[in-house]
Amino acid sequence: MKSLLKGCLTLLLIIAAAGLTSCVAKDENNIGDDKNNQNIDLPTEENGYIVKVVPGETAIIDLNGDGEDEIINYTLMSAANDNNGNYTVKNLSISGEEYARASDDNPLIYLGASIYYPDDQWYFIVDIDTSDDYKELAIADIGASEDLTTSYFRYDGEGLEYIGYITGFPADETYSMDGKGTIKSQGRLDLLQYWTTVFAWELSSEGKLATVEEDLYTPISYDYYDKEPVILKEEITAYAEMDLNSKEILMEPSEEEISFPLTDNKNWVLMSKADGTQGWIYIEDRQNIISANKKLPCTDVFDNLYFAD
Ligand SMILES: [Ca+2]
Ligand SMILES: [Ca+2]
Repeated sequence: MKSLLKGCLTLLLIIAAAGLTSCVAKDENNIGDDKNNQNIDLPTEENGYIVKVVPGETAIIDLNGDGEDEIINYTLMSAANDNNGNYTVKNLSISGEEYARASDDNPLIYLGASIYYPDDQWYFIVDIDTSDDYKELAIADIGASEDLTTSYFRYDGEGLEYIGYITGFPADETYSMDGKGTIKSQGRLDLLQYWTTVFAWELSSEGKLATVEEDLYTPISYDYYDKEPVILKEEITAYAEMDLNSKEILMEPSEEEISFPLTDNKNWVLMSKADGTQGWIYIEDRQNIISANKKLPCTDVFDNLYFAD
């Protein structure tokens, strides 16, 4: 046990020393000769397993854990046929191999990754799971319809593999990684209105990112552009449990503010009145509330639901 501890300490010292030398400016001519050219921080617990890199700045880091650093060049150019100042990927090369097909509108789509308008501030080197050899490359995309997504890639020493995307941006405050294979990030809920929650993704056994299904989600509550509070304008039947056969709770219309603290993101949304009365409402087709065998569009039942333009 003692020798193990000593071994760990020695390892830590080596890592710390490597970190210090990486701060020293490198002679460009030596890149490739020296195995310790790493010029960016390692993604670790301290930085949330995520390191930001500015497009156009070369990053040198070992991506596949074979002890040899990779040299990553990632550059952007103005997107063709776009008047909004968006960019597209011009180059994505790893140790001299070019992976972007800049002649395409979507230069990495041949790998499966849809990246229309990449974030021009940063790209990211992350460590999704510290127990495997890989550090991943992440590119955030504003998207053609402004639904933010981030695509992840792995380099195995021979090629670049797209491993999936998640919603949201790594620089968002709702984004987090635990270094054990789980990424959490903001995404849209599917029913009632335009609103969001924090979803989780995990690396599957095939090394792809997959959504973690949860029974219930807590919507993120913040003021959508200072909109008016939601109020109930029609009498509806809610339920004591997520079960149409459970006890019915009659919800009377009022000017009181309504909140929605939980949903299964399939059919059920918990509604809560300011007086503390709560009940589950049942929704079909994302938009229709089923109340006493009637189907009511949710906009007929509630005022001031939020819908994106
Ligand atoms: Ca390597
Ligand atoms: Ca890893």
